[in-house]
Amino acid sequence: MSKITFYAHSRSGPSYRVGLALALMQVPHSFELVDLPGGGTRTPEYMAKSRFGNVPCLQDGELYIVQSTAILEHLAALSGKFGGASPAECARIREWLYWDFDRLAPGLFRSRAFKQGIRKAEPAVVEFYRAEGEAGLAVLDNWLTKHQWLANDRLTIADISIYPGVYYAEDGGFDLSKYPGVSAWKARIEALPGYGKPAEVMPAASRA
Ligand SMILES: N[C@@H](CCC(=O)N[C@@H](CS)C(=O)NCC(=O)O)C(=O)O
Repeated sequence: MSKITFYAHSRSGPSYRVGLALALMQVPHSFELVDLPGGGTRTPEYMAKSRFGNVPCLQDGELYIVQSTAILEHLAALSGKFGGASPAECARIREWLYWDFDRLAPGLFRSRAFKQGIRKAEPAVVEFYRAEGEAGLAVLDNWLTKHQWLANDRLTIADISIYPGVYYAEDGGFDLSKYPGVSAWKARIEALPGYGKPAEVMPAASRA
């Protein structure tokens, strides 16, 4: 395995997807703190690595990868953990990854950003994202009241990708007690060996 460097900031929900994956997969890596609140994602040096000027970014030898779920797919292939074992299994995982980006994560992450004052919007826009988040949680709960995991009856990168939005849901004003299937699944993930909270998997300073 080439040298892996993870560029992130602990405030970032998409970065938590990658931090959690690295921890659960037990992939050795260096951590580079990017000063997200101070504009560190927009410096020419950082944008040479991360073309959209976002965290997270993962360096694997000469390769820089952006977009958290693209990074998760790369890490699953690299580590041989939590990916699909056949084209059908990979398709089942990708269905959840794309659904999350389309229907769940925007509602959860934007609602959190509005509550924290990181993003500002008109009340109707705030309400739109709140309703999207509730609708997404209801779909997730419907599945998780009948299944332990999202895809292939085992922990996969689909669970790892969707967990951070749920972790931050209460910061966004969502009441998870309304979603017992989601709450039980969240507790299952938190009991996994290697699990860490954002500040544990993305420290406050860079480290080799
Ligand atoms: N879809 C991207 C979203 C990444 C993203 O929006 N990152 C935010 C932090 S949560 C960021 O870097 N914002 C800084 C900026 O836009 O300058 C992913 O999943 O990686």
